[in-house]
Amino acid sequence: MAKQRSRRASRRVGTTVPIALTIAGSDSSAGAGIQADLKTFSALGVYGLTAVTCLVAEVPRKVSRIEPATARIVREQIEVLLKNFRVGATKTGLLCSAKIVCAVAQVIQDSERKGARSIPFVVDPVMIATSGDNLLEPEAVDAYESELFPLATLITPNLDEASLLLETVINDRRKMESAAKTLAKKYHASILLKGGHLRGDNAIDLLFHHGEFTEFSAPFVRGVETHGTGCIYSAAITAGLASGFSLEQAIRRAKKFVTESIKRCFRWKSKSGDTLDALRHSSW
Ligand code: PXL
Repeated sequence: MAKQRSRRASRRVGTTVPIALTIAGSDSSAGAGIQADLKTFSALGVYGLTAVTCLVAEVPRKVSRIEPATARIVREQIEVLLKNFRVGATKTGLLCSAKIVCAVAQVIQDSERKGARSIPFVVDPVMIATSGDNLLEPEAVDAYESELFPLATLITPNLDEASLLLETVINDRRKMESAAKTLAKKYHASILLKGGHLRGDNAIDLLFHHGEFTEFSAPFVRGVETHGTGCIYSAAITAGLASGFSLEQAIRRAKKFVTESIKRCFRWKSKSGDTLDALRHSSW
């Protein structure tokens, strides 16, 4: 009797939740990068795994130093995780160098070759911080284009990143449509072009997926110094895909999550007397 009870009790231990993997850099101020991704995954009921690509010493308005990990340890983190966990979706954030971009592409490709199914793969082409600091080695852009983008399910550039990739200025809705289409054709992936930087009354993003446009819009939240919005947007999309949402459902929920995180931001006074804002990537 006692034995039966304990067997029943032990069967109840443990909960299976979807798993998502982020391959990204560490932001010491924890508003962007791997820390933001993990907080987002947790808030959306997904267990987060991490492969750290670099360490960034920074506070919201200033990047102080970036040190990359070796390509070898980046590759090995991903390899051991994909070998052991049933990862439902993967995203990349800051990859820092061309060598790391190539290592990530190689290990994703190898795991796809070995596995029977391909895992949804979201590439957030992080290049420049909101502070204006350069985060990515310039040679890495070529590696993204030739190695990583062709493996992506979804690429999520903002207007600056798309402008850099297409070597053109994108400053209105019509140009956004044409840029999203061109990028989708070029890299054979779905494109979510984030138009937040246009600074209208609404933050409008355009998805080009299977030959069709879908618009995602939310009122622009003013007066908050945002840091890490791109990271939590792509992390929330990845969490949705890991949970079995369609691409459109995942983006719709992620857009709401980002808007709420900005509206409900934390605010402190820094030691020098400036205001310090941080997004609230949580449900509390
Ligand atoms: O928000 C872009 C970003 C991504 N990843 C890391 C960062 C930053 C911005 O500073 O530090 C690690």
